[in-house]
Amino acid sequence: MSKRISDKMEKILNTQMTREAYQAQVYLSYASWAEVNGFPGIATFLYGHMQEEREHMFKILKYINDRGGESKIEAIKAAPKNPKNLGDCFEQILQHEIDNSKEIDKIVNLAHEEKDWSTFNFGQWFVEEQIEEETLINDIIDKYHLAAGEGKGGNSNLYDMDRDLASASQEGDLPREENL
Ligand code: OFO
Repeated sequence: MSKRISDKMEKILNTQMTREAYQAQVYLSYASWAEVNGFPGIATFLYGHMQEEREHMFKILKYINDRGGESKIEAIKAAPKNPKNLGDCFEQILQHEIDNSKEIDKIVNLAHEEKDWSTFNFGQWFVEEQIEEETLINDIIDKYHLAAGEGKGGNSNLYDMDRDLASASQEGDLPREENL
């Protein structure tokens, strides 16, 4: 099979593949933290999102191989330490998503520079996915602030929020192409 991506692109895609695996570890560790700290619904939601990140990893692996490159399975760095509280948990997740969006932008920028329109097109899926995820997590942060009551009346609504997130969609509110 002839190689249809540059060496530079193969390298950055491989790095991103491992980064998506890291994102999965982040969700996995925070889900486990939520589970042992009395938020089973939030844990279910975060475990679910862990699977999404694994799928992203696999999507990149397949793309590299399908374009004649070679995926390299490398070490994943350790997950971050436990969050201080639920608010911190969501804020940390948002920051991880923003950081990941910036990494995706690097791939799209390189694809544009190299006029590698296949990878440019491939990268658009991830650009859209990151917009969705940032929206999703921002919405959860807003709900958290409402539920926690911001000092007025305690945080009994966190119970409802936890229950609702157990069955919440993993998608943000932005419509994806297939839904239009
Ligand atoms: Fe892979 O979508 Fe979030 O990070």
